Amino acid sequence: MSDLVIYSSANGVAVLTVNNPPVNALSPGVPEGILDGLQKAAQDPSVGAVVLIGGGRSFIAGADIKEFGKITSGEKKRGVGLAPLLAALEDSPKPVVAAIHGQAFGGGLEVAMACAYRVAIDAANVGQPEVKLGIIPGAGGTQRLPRLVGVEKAVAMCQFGDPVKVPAAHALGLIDAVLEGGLLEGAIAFAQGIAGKPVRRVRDRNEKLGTAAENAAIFAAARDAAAKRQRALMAPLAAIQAVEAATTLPFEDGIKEEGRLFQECLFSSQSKAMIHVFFGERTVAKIPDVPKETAVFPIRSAAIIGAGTMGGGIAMNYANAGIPVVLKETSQAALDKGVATIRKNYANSVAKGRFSQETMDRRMALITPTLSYDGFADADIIVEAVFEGMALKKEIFAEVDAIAKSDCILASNTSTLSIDEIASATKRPHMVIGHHFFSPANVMRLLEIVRGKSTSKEVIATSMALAKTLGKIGVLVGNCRGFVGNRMFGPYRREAQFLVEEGADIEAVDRVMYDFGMAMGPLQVGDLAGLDVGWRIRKEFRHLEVPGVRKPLLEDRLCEMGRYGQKTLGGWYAYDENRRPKRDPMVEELIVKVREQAGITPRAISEDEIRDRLLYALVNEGARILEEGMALRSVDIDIIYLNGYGFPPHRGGPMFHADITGIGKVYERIQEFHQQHGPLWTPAPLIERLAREGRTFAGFPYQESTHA
Ligand code: T1G
Repeated sequence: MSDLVIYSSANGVAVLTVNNPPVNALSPGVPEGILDGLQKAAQDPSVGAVVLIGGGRSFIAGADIKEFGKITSGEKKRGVGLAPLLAALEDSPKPVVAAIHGQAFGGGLEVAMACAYRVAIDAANVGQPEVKLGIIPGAGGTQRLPRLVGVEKAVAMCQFGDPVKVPAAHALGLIDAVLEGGLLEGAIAFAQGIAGKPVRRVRDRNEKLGTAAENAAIFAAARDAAAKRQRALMAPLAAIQAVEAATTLPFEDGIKEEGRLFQECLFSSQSKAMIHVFFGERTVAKIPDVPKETAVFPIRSAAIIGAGTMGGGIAMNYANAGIPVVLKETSQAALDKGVATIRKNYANSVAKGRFSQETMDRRMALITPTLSYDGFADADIIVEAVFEGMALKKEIFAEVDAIAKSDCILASNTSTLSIDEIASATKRPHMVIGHHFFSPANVMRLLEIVRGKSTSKEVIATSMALAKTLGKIGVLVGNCRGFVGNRMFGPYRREAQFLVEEGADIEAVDRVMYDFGMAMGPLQVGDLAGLDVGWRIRKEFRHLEVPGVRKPLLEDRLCEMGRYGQKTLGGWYAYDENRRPKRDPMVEELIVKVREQAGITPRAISEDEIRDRLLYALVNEGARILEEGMALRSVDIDIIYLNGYGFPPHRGGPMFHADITGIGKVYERIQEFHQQHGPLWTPAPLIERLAREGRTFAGFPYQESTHA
């Protein structure tokens, strides 16, 4: 018996405990260990039944996702998979009871469904989350699940991949018993109760497979939902098709169809991208020079300066996490407006059934509005979220530095300004850090954590842990202008304007990126965020502009006309009361006039050029960021773009997209743009180097950056 699966037996029941921390994935050796245990139980006449349970914090959380990369890269062949294990479980002469705590996900749930019975504690979750990796259940999940829970629920579970709590799973018939008290004891007692009794294999149960007419409606609705909510994704449609096969084909043929669809998805670029994202979201938490065991400060109370859109959203994040927060403004009117906005946001969530009125009341009670620094002296963290001006920020940091307790972290929500310069206004630069939230701060998952040159490791470790507490994905970035996300977004939005000036239609520019998978095109995004935000920053940095280098013209002109975007019901587009964009003749006229004034003869611009100029503007700046060590890894940049800028997960992120496209090809295209459009398209030296060395961004370690 391998030490991955531990065998014990007593009182007529054999217990197989999977011991593969941290999540009992079905890594090589685990299926084999369970098979050995089943054979041992079959040969032991004193054993009448078997319990399969997870050691540690969970049942089996699925196949080992790390193995997929080895299969798709050709490093290892996709063997027989779990089929022998599933057959052995299903045909075991001693009935097997799956005992579930923590998670039974993916292959874990598929293994459990091949068992005779499933019992669980009510705090556990079950599910088939494979679509979140761009694949589908590949071990019978799409064939057994509809036989246990019915077609409609099975389609939803496989198409969206969301977890189901055990009480609901029990009501559906997926779990046979919800156990109070000790799971193992309860499972052994349950096993003793069914030992020696006949078992109906799940594969032989067809009573829940519904009728052709019922199922036609179910699958049509599922496909409709996929078109609306899972645009361009391959796996959800494959999952629907596999479950449909369970209703039209004999079991074994259904299994074959599932296997065919699984293989198709596994080798797709979408799955490679989404698996890259799965591991990337965990990798960003690893800071090379801040070890896991670094001490963290407890964050039991917070204070926010500024109750505007950002400050109010940040205060909501703390209240949502159960952390009391003081919210300061400079005038009663501004404070009242900020609190009213928070109240409205919560009320909207209650109205949509996201949480109850008492949850809203509890969260509101955690927020204390103030016009003074009362309550700041005890705060464990103070977050500044005021107007994006350096003078004001330094004034505020000097004030709070004199008030805050010595171990209070001072964070700025600045989106572009230097953390080092802000820290210089305090006597505690080691306690100063950037916490750059993304608007709306209470919704967007991304938190750019900006490390100043003096920021201590404890403050960084605390910020990374706090991101998790606030339900954010924290990514540590360096202190350069615009940090990572906005620094790349500048060239991206600049190119969007240049393309329009050169002849591209504004809707074509937005549509190309929408079709690529972005949540919204670059011009619509500008209208959403407010064109005046960039305009103000350009004015703040006007003195740094290099004469003779081409600058975008149109958004300054739109702002001069008072067209800031959605907030003024007009920017690049006009907006109706439901904020639906439509073309505006005034903008068309402005574009013609600006082209004439700039002496530009408009030309037809292909979709390829639009897409490549926008994507490679991101990649070129991302390469500079990587080379300077302002991001620790290329995957950090990808995670920033997925969680802060609406980049599609099934494309993996801008740097992953470049790696998949081929750095050599990207470099050639950037060289073309450099010849056509001048110095703004100077290729980043790292791209030239990686192209020459045949390497990828993913293979460029922080140690090679100039900052290391
Ligand atoms: N394979 C390999 N590593 C995994 C893993 C998995 N399935 N799940 C987690 N890890 C690693 C993770 O990378 C991290 O590593 C550590 O475990 C802790 O994870 C055959 C084909 C179970 C809810 O999609 O959803 O089965 O960073 O930080 O927050 O048809 O992990 O420490 O080095 O996420 O407590 C289907 C994926 C697979 C489940 C626990 N299963 N995992 O969350 O810990 S495909 C999944 C999760 C499949 C079958 C198909 C979560 C969790 P490191 P963590 P957590």
